[in-house]
Amino acid sequence: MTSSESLFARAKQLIPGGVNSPVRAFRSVGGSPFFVRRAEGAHLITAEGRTLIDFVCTWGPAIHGHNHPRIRAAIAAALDNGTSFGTPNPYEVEMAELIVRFVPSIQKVRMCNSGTEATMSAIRLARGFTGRDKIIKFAGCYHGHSDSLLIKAGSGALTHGHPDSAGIPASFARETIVLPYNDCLALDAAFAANPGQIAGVIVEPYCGNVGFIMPEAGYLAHLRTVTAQHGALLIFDEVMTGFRLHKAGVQGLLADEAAAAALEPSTTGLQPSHSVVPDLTCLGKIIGGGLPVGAFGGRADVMDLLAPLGPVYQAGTLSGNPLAMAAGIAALRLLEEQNPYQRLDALGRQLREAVLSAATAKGLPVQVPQRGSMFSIFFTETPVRDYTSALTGDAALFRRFFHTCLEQGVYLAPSAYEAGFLSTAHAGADLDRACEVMAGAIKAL
Ligand code: HOZ
Repeated sequence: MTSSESLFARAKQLIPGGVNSPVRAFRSVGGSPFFVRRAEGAHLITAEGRTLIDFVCTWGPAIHGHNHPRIRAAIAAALDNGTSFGTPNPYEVEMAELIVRFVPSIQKVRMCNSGTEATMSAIRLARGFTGRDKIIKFAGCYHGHSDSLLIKAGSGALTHGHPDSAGIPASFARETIVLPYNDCLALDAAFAANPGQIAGVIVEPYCGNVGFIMPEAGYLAHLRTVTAQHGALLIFDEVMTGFRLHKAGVQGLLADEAAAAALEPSTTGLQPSHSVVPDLTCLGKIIGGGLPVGAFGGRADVMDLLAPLGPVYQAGTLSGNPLAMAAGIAALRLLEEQNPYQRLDALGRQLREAVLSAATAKGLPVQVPQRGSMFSIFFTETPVRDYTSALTGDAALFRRFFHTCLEQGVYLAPSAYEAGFLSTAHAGADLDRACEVMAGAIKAL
């Protein structure tokens, strides 16, 4: 069997950095990436035959665990009919019906091949709809690697020290206004300073690319109010959170919270909460069931500006690919049948409590933001609410924690600025073991 070491040596000769996406490199934690030959449930099996409990979950899609039999069977059945037609196919219609049913703000949807394509196209559409050029994004939010959005970006761009990528023309960058997340006043000031010029605001409603960061009460509602007042579109990038935190994403969580608070305001103890309905939503990851996919959708009057109905051009040879649609449909149907969100939240809380109690026993300040099946571990005493506070995390401690966990068979993302993901397959012995390993790794720091 070829080892990870020799595969990586060969890869580095031919593939820049030896990886096809920078987040897979271990440069910020040190060492070399392992190669995976198989994945099953909560496990990755490396080229050497080691079994690792995986908290990356292929960067989000694997909410049912890896290689789920229902998804595999759906792909196999679709494969019998061919791999790509370049014409409309029935799966696309079923997928659109599912998305529109799950996410009420989406009246029409267009499939594409990645989250990057989804956000890039949504921005173009917002510009085409409003006739304005400027957009607002938030520091640390990562919306894929298109030119307008790769500015003060999170994920691999931040991990590898290039949040403002080289190669973006200054004239493009001038059209992107970057603001701190969770800062209502900064948003108000940006709109006041650029009257009639801002096409849209794009936000990860829960950030997952600078570690996991949650919005403060009322923040997302403020984004909605201000964009509507100024005739700008509100774009939710729910590539990570869509179908992961709720079947309607963060917008579904907010709607549920608002409904609960309205029903029993005195007993729920919930913060006042408001539904937030974005104009456009970007999706990816889970809706491909592990195959490459993206989608963007929203208000019909906006979506109908897309070619061939309207003048905003957007296209893709493999968009709506039958295999990807079949896999995604199977993944969404499983979510609908199982409604696993409370279960996943219990798993997330178990992990959070294990890490926090180990840290408390050790006297080590850590922040563990968690909601449902997403979490992060920041080695800092500063509550993490934005890019600047995320950067207060102790990188050296994270590195040691990461490697101790990996030595013990628990794989976290090789970066202090990525969210962790759980799947339904983690329940039981795997999560118990992972908690033990993480607690032990904190004790050993
Ligand atoms: N959003 C993913 C991680 N933050 C991207 C994965 C990748 O860049 O490969």
